[in-house]
Amino acid sequence: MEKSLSRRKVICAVAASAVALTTTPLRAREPIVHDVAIKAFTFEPGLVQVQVGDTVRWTNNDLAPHTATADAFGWDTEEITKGEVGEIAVTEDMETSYFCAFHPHMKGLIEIL
Ligand SMILES: [Cu+2]
Repeated sequence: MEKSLSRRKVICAVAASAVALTTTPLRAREPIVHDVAIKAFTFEPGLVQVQVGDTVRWTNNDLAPHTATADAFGWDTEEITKGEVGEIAVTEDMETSYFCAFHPHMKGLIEIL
């Protein structure tokens, strides 16, 4: 009798921790897409605040082609032509400062919250 009770306690504890694991969110919300407009040779907004798992999406509104390229080239949308989009998935260790490979004075920042 004593033995089965303690076994039940163990099972309950395991079940409780399993519930805790599945109901504790890894992040506060579902992944979302952050839009950055490229307009008049600027990234707008110049700073996007994101969470791991989100996507950053650049839309080029200029006639000239642009890129969003990490400063140390860890990621790159490659060429985005007029009216097209480029997307990058946010990862934990990604570089957070970027520029346009064609126009290096164009700079943007990603802040991972
Ligand atoms: Cu550019």
